[in-house]
Amino acid sequence: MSFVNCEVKDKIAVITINRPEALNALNSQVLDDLGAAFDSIDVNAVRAVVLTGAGDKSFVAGADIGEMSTLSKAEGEAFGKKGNDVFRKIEEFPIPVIAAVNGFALGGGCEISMSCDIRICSENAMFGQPEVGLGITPGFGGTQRLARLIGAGMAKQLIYTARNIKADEAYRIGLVNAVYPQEELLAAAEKMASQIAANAPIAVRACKKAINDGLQTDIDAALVIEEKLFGSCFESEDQREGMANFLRKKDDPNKVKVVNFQNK
Ligand code: CO8
Repeated sequence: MSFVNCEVKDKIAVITINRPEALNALNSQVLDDLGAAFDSIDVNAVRAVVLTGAGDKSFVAGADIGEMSTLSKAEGEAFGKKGNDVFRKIEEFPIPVIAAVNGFALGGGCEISMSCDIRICSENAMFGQPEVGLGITPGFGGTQRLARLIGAGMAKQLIYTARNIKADEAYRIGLVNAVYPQEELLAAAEKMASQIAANAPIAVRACKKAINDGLQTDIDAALVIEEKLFGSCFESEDQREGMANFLRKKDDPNKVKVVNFQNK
C-alpha cells in the first residue's frame, strides 16, 4: 500500500500525500512513496504537477515525530538526507511543480512546499518551522530555502521563534502566491497547471532550469546560463510554430490564435 497517490489527466499530474490519520506526516515510507510517485511521471507527456495533501485539514504536518524521536546522531543525519534527496528531486524536477497547501504546512510540510516552484494555499493553511521547540533544527532544507524565499531576517525570526503563521501572513511575506477558499484550492492549482501546460513545454522547462541554476551563481554566469537555454529553444519546432503563429495572426486576426505545442 502506498501513502502517495498520483493521478494524471490532461497533461497534468496531481500527487496527493495520503496519510490523513497522521495529518500526512512524512515518515520514511511516505518519503519513499513520494520519490517513487515523481519517478513514475513521464515528463514528456505530463507538463505540470500539483502536489497536495489528503483531507481538508493538513497538507503535511511535518516529519514524523514518532519515527524521529529515537534517532541517533547518524540516523538523524541519514533521515535528513533521505528527505533532502526527495525534496531536491522535486525542486529539480524537469517540469513545474505547484504546491496546493490545503492546511497545516509545518516543519517538513513547509519545507516540501518550498521545494516546489510555486505555492498557493487555502484560507485555513498554517505555515511554520516549529523544530526548535522540539529540540532540533529544520532538517529538510528549511534553513536554506526559507531564507532564500522570504529573506534571511524574516526566516530567522520564524525559525528562532518557532511561531506558526496563517495564510494571510504567509501571503504578505511572499511565502505563498495566492490564498483561496479550501473548496476552490485544487481547482485553482489545476487551472494554473493547465495554463502552464498550454505553453511550449521545452521553453517552460528551460525557464525552470534557468531560474533554478541561475539563482545558485553570480549574475554574469547566470546570464550565460539563460543565453544557452534561450539559444537551445531555437532548435525546437515549438519555437518555429509559436513565432509563425504570431506572424500569421498579425496578417489576419482570424487565423489560429492558440498553438497546440507538440513538445518538439
Ligand atoms: N508526526 C507524527 N504524527 C503527527 C504529526 C507529526 N509531525 N503531526 C500530527 N500527527 C498525528 C498526531 O499524533 C495525531 O495522531 P493520533 O490521532 O494517533 O494521536 C494525529 O496526527 C492528529 O493530530 P492532532 O490530534 O495533534 O491534531 P490537532 O488538530 O490537535 O493538532 C497540529 C494539529 C497542531 C498540526 C499538531 O498535530 C502538531 O502540532 N503536529 C506536529 C507539528 C510539528 O511540530 N511539525 C514539525 C515536525 S519536525 C519536522 O518536520 C522536521 C523536519 C526535518 C526532519 C529532519 C530529520 C533529521
